[in-house]
Amino acid sequence: MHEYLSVAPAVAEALSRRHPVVALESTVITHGMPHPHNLDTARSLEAVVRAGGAVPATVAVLDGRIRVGLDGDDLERLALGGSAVRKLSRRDLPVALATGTDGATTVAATMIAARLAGIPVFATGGIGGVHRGAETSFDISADLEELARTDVCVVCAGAKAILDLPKTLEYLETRGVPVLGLGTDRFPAFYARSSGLPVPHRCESEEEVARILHAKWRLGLGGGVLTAVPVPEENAMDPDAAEAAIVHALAEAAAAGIAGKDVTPFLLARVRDITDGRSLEANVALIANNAAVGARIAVAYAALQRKTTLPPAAPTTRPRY
Ligand code: PSU
Ligand code: MN
Repeated sequence: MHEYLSVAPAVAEALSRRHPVVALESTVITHGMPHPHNLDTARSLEAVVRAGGAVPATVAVLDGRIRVGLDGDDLERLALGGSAVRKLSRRDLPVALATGTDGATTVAATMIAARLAGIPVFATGGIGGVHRGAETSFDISADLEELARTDVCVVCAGAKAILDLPKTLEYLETRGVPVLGLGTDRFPAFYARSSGLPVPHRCESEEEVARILHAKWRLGLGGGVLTAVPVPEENAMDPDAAEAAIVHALAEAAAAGIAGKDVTPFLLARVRDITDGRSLEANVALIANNAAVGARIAVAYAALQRKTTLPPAAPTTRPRY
């Protein structure tokens, strides 16, 4: 086992048999939702992945190790810790491991852990992106760079309109990240089913997504794939109500001088309060939906891998998919 990485036995066993596994992040547990919704959601996401025929692997840093696959006590520890737990992105991982600090992994850090463990599919709610006003603040989430460089498929409900969605899509285009709309030709806007912006590629099925992953990585084109799935119709918010709450929250963040890694958690919490928790209901529903989609992609990708005879592995320290 890796010096800094612990893969839970059930996850390691599934990976060694090439069974489908879905990675899940932990910043959404600590910083994305309030207690006890965060714990309920963390547990139910794992159940959804299992029901879809895959093994869940929630990722966090605990006791100075990257843990891939958490147990019930670990989930509870994170959920109770809430925003007192450190939020860890790529830049923070070495510090947390060297100093033995606990932390919740963002999309970027969860992708890194998934890749180290050999898990090609990861389901979450929303990704970070280019923030509104980035032309002056330079606030661009490390999630986008991670998508450019790390070979993991991230399933999300698009990105929140707290971000500048056209610039986020431009960034992904520049960095060569395929953005797939599953069953949609519009990029979803998290609470709302559509941002109105076209996605570069529409996919009709999880099998098609799996074939695209296979083609990308067999070609040696490194990096991630973003699969965007709209929030289920019955849980979507009215786009105007969501936008009004976002505008309000952005003004508050500016007035309070919020910067750096605190921006996204601040905005998420304020939007939740301003919408009287309606945004939370949408959030819980869409993340469960993404976990189910993630399981189907993982199942389809594992089936493709079993059908393909891989050439002898080149010397590499990374697990091959
Ligand atoms: N967007 C959401 N919910 C979240 C996050 C983003 O709708 O919980 C979290 C994810 O963990 C994501 C992180 O990786 O915030 C991005 O933070 P930043 O913008 O500081 O990179
Ligand atoms: Mn940022």
